[in-house]
Amino acid sequence: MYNPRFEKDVFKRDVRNNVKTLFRKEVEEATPQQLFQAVSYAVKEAIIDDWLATQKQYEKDDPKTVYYMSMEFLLGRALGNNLINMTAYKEVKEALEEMGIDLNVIEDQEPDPALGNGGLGRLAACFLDSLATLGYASYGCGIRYRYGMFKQKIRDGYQVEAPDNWLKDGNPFELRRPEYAKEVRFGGNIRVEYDETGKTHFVQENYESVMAIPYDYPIVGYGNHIVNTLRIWDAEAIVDFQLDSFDRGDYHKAVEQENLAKNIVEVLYPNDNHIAGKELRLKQQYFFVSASIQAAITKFKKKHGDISKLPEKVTFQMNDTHPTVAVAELMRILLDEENLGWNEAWDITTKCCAYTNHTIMAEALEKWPINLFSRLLPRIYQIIQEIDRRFVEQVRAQYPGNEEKVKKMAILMDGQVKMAHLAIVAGYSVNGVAKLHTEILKNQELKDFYQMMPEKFNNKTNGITQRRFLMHANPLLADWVTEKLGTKEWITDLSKMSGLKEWLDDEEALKEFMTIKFKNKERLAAYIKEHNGVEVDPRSIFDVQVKRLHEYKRQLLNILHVMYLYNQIKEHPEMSFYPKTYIFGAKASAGYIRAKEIIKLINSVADVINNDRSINGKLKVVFIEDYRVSNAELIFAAADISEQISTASKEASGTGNMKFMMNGAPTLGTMDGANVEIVDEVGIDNAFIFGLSADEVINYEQNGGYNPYDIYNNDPDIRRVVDQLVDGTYANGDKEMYRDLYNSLLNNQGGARADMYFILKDFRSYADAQARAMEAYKDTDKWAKMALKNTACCGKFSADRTIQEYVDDIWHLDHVVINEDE
Ligand code: DL6
Repeated sequence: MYNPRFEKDVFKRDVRNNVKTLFRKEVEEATPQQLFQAVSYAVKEAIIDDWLATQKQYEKDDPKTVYYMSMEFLLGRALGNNLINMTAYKEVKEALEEMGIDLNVIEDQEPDPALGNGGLGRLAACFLDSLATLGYASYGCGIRYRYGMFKQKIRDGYQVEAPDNWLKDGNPFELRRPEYAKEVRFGGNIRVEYDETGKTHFVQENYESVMAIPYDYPIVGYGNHIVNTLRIWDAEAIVDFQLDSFDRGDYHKAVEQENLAKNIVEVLYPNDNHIAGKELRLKQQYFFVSASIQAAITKFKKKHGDISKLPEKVTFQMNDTHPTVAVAELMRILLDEENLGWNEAWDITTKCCAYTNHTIMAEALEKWPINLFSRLLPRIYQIIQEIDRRFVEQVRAQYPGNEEKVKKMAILMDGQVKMAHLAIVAGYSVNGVAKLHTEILKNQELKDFYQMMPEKFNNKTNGITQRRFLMHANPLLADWVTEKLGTKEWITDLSKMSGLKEWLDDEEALKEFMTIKFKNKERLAAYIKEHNGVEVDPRSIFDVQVKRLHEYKRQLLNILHVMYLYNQIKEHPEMSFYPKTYIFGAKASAGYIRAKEIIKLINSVADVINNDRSINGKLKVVFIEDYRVSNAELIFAAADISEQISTASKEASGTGNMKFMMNGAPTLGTMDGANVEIVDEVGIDNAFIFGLSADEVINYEQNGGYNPYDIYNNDPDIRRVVDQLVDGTYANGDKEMYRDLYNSLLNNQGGARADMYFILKDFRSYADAQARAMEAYKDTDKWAKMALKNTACCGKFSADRTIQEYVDDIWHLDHVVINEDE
């Protein structure tokens, strides 16, 4: 894809000029951060041309647009990714080299825009990349948090959170768009008025409001000149009102208004699979949803006028329940501003809104106390009351006399607003994110809804973008794949990876493949040395678990097993053991005490094992500080084994599992989430599967769990490891430090069952899978084949495939092409 701005001389001149105009310096004097800014602005110039062209094309073709509404977009760094998608990475790298600038160093200057917690936010970012690459009109709609996901420091083994001031040097790629600002109102009361025709009007009074100011962020499609927009909203106080308040001496009101604006977008709640339940969070939700829907409707009306045609041109996808107020906000606009009747407004709303469920974890299901909700969003609450009233009527009509159903399905029940119920009732589509997850939704969690409205339910197995997670993360492998396939088509059609199967029996090719892995392991080892001060041997097996820290993801199982291995090595120094490096990376929500204890335990175990010379470096444990998208890219490329060991049924999909697979790391995991489909693709012999099935877990759960003492009392190895949590082995003699973890495994506590994530129950089968993986690794040729088979079979897990399914089954978008000649 040709772009004159990437002609070497042009690009070099632009960078030089930018350094001058931005910093009054010559290139040679500029700091790396200044160079990053100057290079990024030069790239942005090229992007802007395509961005304008895309908008023009959309104006002309008038395609249907999806608004992907998400509290989180975990974008990762933009510079490298934009260059890749503009197919200019290599040219720019060379041009910069000629100027004495190393692109990798420059890329490292960019803060990771961490506007997300984990899988859900990263999925949203992958989806935007695929939408642009496939040529579909879309807006990502979210919040421009001033502080993204916190930076994690490890101090004395403990996680310490530091603020992530990602905007402190400015953000070269964004555009502030004050001309599209929208007012968002909170609180107050609703006055009912009747006009001369007798029609009722609802007027919000005594409210507080803020101005939502959009910042547009380019989302560059791969090699197709399409640039879509991620629109993230900042909040500002409404100046006129403020002055007015000062004039009237209403100083407090003005300050409140300022504070409201400042607070709303201040920080991302660092909770993954867990709701904070805080009023401010609900404010954040309504803030960005209201602004986004208002903007979408303004845009639609400008072009089409007739609001009844909205579903033909617009669809709102709700990424989990967080943006579900969208349903009621759309109703509010249609009823109160467009003056439609209820039925017409409902008809439009239910044709425009669709919902993706990302979790069955009870603690992540959003419910808001009615008193809080109705105080903050009085008109929205009235509308939800009416939606609920009509829905309950329907339930009663369909299931006469069955008040149990009403209790289970109502939107307003037990003093709470149940957001998932609202999303399902109003959504025209409800999807899960992996086959197993969708089945669990249909047959367990959302069974009543599925029975009543089966046509809404569908599965969309998640995917990832190969542009970031192979091309950018692993350039050596990306080039090798292109060479072996004889084509670059895999970049936009990942199913082409299956062509690599031809090389499965080619010794030379397997050797090359493993040499690339080795180089990536060296690259990661250097990173670990620099950031952790730990020496790891790239010839050891890199066994990796990187993801959010959550009990259901069972990092505790992993580290207990490491403790078990250590005991074995100490007791049987002569036993055959292939050196292993266990690599962890995980952030815990700031208030999640047990998750933080697990981080401390991992670091304590690392301390003991890494400093025990008697084991000759056979075992190492590394906890990578501040796991985030940028270091994830290094980690996936270097992994030998991908740990995906959640308690079966708990991980909705997982997407890290796909990133590892793409980079040639077999899965060691449970039959959970998308692991099931990974095994379907790669074959059970090319993965290491263990543990209870989802059905077994659910069965235990429905029957009160199991008794972990049966295992503790009968398996001395397990007992020893569990006891080591409270005998001071990993706590400098302190017997209390890990008492809570010990208790969580053995004793019922309050409402929580002992070992509710089945760690001890799965331990033996996990240890067995670990042993099988080690045996397999010893056979170098066999391992190489297995690793390559994983890469060759990853085709299904492209976000391009997922997005195409959303388009075909849910959104029905029109494909847009930008004509290069125009
Ligand atoms: O669908 C993306 C991602 C899945 O891959 C993970 O399995 C799932 O845990 C995650 N869900 C959430 C739910 N968050 N909330 N609330 O992050 O979604």
